[in-house]
Amino acid sequence: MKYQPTPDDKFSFGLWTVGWLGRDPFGEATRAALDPVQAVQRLAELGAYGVTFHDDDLIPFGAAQAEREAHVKRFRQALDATGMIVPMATTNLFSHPVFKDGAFTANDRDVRRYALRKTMRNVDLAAELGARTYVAWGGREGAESGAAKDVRAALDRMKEAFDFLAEYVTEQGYDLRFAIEPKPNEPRGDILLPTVGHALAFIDRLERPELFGVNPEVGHEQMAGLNYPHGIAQAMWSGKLIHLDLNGQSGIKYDQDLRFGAGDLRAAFWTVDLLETGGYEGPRHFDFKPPRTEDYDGVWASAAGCMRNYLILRERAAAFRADPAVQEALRASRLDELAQPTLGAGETPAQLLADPSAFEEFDIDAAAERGMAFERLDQLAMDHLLGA
Ligand SMILES: [Mn+2]
Repeated sequence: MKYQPTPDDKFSFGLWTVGWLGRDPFGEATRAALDPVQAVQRLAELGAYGVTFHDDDLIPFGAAQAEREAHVKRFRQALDATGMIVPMATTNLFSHPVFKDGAFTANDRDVRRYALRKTMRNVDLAAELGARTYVAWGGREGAESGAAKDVRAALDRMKEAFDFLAEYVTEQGYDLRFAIEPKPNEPRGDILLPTVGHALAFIDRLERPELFGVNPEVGHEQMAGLNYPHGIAQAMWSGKLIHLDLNGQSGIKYDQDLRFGAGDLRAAFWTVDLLETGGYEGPRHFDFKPPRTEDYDGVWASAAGCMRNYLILRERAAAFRADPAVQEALRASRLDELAQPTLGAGETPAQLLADPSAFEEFDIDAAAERGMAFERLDQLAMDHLLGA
C-alpha cells in the first residue's frame, strides 16, 4: 500500500501525544485516559517503530516503588510483544506545582536539587529501556517579569545541572546524549534558551559539549517567527541535530502542535527534503496533539496522518531532486557555485589584494544585473509539492 509506514522509516511518537486528553487553559479534558500499553500497540499497528515518554506519562507522579515497577513491567512487555523501541525519554519538570518557577533554574535551591534527582531517576530508566537520547525541555525555566529571574545566574544554574547530568551518565557508562529543546514562550512568558541558536551557543559553554545536541520542534521555532529548516540546517552543520520534534504550526501564535504537514506545508516540504538529503539518521519523532475535538478514532487518524504526510512529502521531495528541470534550475541559480570556496586553496590576504579581477577589474554593474532565477526554481518545487 502506498504511503504505508514501516519500522525502517523510524517514526516515533511520545506517549503524551496520542495520550493528550485535550485539557487546555480554557477547558477540561475531552477524552478519557489512554493506557500506555494500548498506545504502544496501536502505534505499532500504524507502522511506528518507537515510543518515547516523560517519566510521569508512564508512572503516575508520586507512585510507590512497587507500583512503579508494575508500570514499567507492563510497558516493557508491550515493547517486547510489538517490537517497538524507546529511542528517547525525557523528564516532566513542568506539570507539578512544585515546578511553577522552574526546575534546574528555580530560584528555590531545594526545588533544583529535587529536579536533578527526578531527572537522574528517569535517566536510569531511559538507559535501562535502551534509549540513546534524553530530551530536556525546560518549559518552566523562565519568567513573566524582569526582576523575577537573574538570567545570568539562571544560566549558571542551567549549566551546573547539565554538567552534573553529563558527569552522571558518563560515570554510569550510559550510551546516552542529551538533546536540549528550545521554545520561546508558553507556559512561561519568556523561556530560557528560546531558539535553536540560543541552545547551540549554550552547549558550547558546557564541560562535555560532545554529550549534547538539540531537539528542535517545528512549532516552537515558528512561534518565534523563525525558519525551521534553516534552524535544523544550522544544527546539522554544527553536528548537533540528534533528535527532532515534527508537528505543524500556523504562524506566530500559541503552540498549536498540529499533526505534521498541517500548518506551514511548505516548511514541512523543505524539512523533509533536508532530513532526507542531509544525512539525518535519527528518529522522525512526532510531538503533536490530536485536537480536543477528536475522539480516539480521530486520535489514531491524526497519528497516521503525521506519518502519511511525511511519506508523501518524502516522495515529492525526492521527485523534485530527481527532476532534470530542477537540476538545470539549480545550476541556473548557481547552487553549485555556492558550494565552491570563496578563496583559492591557501589563498592569503596579500594574494586576494593582488587579484585585480576581485576588485579593480570586477564588473560590478554586470554582476548586479544577473538574475538569480530563484522564482523558476521555487515554482518547480511548488509544482512537485502540489503534484501538478
Ligand atoms: Mn509544541
